[in-house]
Amino acid sequence: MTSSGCDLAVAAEHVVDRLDALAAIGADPAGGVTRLAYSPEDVHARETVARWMAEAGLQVWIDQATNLFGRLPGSDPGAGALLSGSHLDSVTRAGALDGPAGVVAALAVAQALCASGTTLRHDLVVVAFSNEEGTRGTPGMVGSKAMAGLLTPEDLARPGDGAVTLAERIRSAGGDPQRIADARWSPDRIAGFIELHIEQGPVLHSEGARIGVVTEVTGQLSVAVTITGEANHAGSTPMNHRRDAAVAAARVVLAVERLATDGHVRVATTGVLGLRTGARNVVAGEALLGVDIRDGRAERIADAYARLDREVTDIARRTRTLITLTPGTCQSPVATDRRLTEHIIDAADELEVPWLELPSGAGHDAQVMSAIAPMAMVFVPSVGGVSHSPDEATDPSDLVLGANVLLRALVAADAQLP
Ligand code: HGY
Ligand code: MN
Ligand code: MN
Repeated sequence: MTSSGCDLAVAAEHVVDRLDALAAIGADPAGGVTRLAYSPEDVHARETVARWMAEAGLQVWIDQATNLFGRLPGSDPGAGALLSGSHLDSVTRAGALDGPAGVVAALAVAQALCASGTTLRHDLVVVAFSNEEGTRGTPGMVGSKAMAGLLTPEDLARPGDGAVTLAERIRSAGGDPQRIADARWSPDRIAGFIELHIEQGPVLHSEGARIGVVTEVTGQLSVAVTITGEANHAGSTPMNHRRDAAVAAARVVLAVERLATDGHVRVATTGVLGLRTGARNVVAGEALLGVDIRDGRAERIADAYARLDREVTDIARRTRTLITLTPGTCQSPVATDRRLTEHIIDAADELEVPWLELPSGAGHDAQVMSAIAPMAMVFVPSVGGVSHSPDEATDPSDLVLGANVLLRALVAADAQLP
């Protein structure tokens, strides 16, 4: 027996084969996977995992935010629950692993415990959070925010793409926004949360480490930018008569980039850039941009936003346009729980694999869960650091290894946590 007393192992097919099966749900003809939150593909993936959970003998349910749960009862009903999981929704033309890797790993852990007749003291609850990515104009991490009691009526009522509100999206996928409060978990019900996720960055793969031990999850701020100029004829409008929204947008994109290249924040991205008119021979009258600012320190994000606001005021003056910044999803950076993190390190050492501590540049439901539970994260390497792309890849043996590290860490946490 090892120091954690755990010689169990997951079944590789519970990880690899199920990821292949999920990759087929929402497979995009142009490549990758498109399984947008609350879409029929997203519901199909959720129902598929629910079937696997039921076949494994777990107690299965979805909540009013459409989070999916599978419970393996523990021996001590007063001990609270250990939760593990991730999300099933994706960005457009995503890879197949961002989210599903953590869901299938957690379910494989539950099945390894069942197969060996091992009953933990704590309930083990496998969770597939709804809407982690925040696509179609909705905020991200909606399911975990509902569990943490952080979803507001304003969030639910805010119209997203196509003027469809988050509440309508939730209802379309089988949830009840009127009863979203029922989705809340009080902190005393949860002993801890551990999420396995692909790194989505280049560090582990380039350093030859097979396990990432996450030290903190980045803070992030999303900003919607609307630019109003004056649509006009591209041929007859003199350059000094123009109020060109496209030119203003280009300057905003470069100002966003400078927030990071000048060292004010770790990364800053303009991921959405659209011109309302969109015709070669029309001076653009309106532009819409989506900006993403991230850093490990909340005050640097706030400073960067103030800096962008000043820059945008100058750009508006010089281009004679009206530019509005609307802050959206704002996530604080959070540190992982040291005790749970030590269990991940011990598990990697027991399995004698190279591991590395690192911060997460991507946001995760785990950072929301930290509001109601001690949390930690296990990373597995992303080949070439690519993610949010059809080229996203992780060596299958690393996915299985990550699930075994998760298994050992959860068994050790079960023994140590109250
Ligand atoms: O944007 C993120 O970091 C995550 O993939 N939602
Ligand atoms: Mn993602
Ligand atoms: Mn993710």
